[in-house]
Amino acid sequence: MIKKIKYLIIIQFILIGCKTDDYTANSPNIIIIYTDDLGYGDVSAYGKGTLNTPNIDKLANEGIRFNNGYATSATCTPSRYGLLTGNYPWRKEGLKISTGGSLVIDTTEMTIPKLLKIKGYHTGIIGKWHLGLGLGDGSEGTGMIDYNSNIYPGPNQVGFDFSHIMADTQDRVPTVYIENGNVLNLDPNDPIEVNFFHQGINDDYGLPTGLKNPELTTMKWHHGHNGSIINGVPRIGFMRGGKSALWSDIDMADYFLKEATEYIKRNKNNPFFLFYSLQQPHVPRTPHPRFEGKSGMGPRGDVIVEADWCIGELYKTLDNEGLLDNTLIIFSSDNGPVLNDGYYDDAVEKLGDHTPSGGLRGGKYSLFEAGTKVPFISYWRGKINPGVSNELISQVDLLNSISSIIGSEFKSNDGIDLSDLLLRNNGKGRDHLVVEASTRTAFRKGDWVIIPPYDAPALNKNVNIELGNSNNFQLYNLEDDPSQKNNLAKIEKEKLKEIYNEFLKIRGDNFSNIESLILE
Ligand code: NG6
Ligand code: CA
Repeated sequence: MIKKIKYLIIIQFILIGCKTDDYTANSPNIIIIYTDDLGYGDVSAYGKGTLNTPNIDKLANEGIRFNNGYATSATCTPSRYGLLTGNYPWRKEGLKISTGGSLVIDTTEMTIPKLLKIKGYHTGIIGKWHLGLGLGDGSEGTGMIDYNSNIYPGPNQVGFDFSHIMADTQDRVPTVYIENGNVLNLDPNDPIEVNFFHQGINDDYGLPTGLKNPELTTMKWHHGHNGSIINGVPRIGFMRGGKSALWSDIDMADYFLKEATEYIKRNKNNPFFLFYSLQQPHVPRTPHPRFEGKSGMGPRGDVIVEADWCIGELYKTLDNEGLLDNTLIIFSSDNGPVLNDGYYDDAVEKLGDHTPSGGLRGGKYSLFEAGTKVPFISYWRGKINPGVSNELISQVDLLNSISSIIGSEFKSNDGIDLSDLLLRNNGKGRDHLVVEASTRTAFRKGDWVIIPPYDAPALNKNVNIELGNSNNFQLYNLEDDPSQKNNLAKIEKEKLKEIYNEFLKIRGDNFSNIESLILE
């Protein structure tokens, strides 16, 4: 009898052993660490700026650092859509930055977490969501969310088993955390009301706002951001109620980090996917006091130092839990950098020699390179050899690459399986790429970039960023001219035509032929 039990135990061990092997080979844990508005030059491993990010650098230096990695869009909501669905956001009509809007991913669409869930992963998102909540036509305020009951649909309906999020951004109401559709710590006797329309006299609920009561703010607004004041910070939109549920801005980084590490610990015995979506360095920049002054660049630099620290802590958790050898980490940012994005916070004044854009032209909101070219790193201890890649890769490729890594057949339309590049620094990257800013698009083909004419402002004066719009065609060669100073459209006419025709084919018939007439 005892012999028989022993025999069974041995067999069980063998089975568990096989399972672990199998798990390591085919189902690595996958973590996407996603920062908000972090520029190409903000990560010191890229050797551009003067800020120090030792923990992100470790991933970059011991993993693969992509020098030509792109977000799909120069703003948040479209970028996150492209990342999670593997499809270009500009194909979705009118997809723009969401402000209290409804869920922008159709619940029938494939997403990275859905794909992983099908393969037996536990999937979680912690941090900034900004892909809308509830039903509506997707435009401002149409989520029409009742924050006092379960909010539906949201991340849990597009593939996440677990979600612990802020709805949009740190500068938008409601300033509360939402777990699996429920606002946390909400007192039913103090319900939350939210509104984004300022059409009538009572639309701000008669509560203090940045507009009426600037003396009550501890952070001053520069443009926009003059709605409800919460924790001294005037926000976009108006809210009242929900006092016990309000977040603490200075504790947000620690808060999400704790949630993320707890998620990892809870799921360490099964394959998991974690989308760790940090709020930094988006406005309002509210570093915890222990990071204040640490960068010497004011709050923007300080929150990047804070985010870097969080990433180091997350890494330590993975190490302590023995998970680093079977965890693929992908690090990137949702769009390029901006300094003054609506508050007076010394981002411009204290910048010194640092170059958030890494010398690229433009920034957040821009069709120029700095809008979408972002830090992009893949790391897997013991599996990925350190390296640098100049191949073209986009976040839109992550779904198909992950699909191939976990042995799934599914492929999205716009993504490319670049798993060989991500894991082995092997093979070619993309041949071409479409990037987007405020629904306008530009096209990269090899080292060439074409920006078609747009009747739109050349400069966003509020944020002081060149948007890339011009009445004329723009054509740049990034090999000789990475900062897009020399428009070759008038010189390289044949090249322009050739690339533009290809661009039009890819964009499909969503667009008029006005531009092709201009070209004639
Ligand atoms: C803009 C906000 C900006 C920022 C952005 C979203 C104003 C004037 N500007 O509308 O501060 O919140 O939306 O940024 O309100 S993103 O990174 O999430 O796309
Ligand atoms: Ca962003």
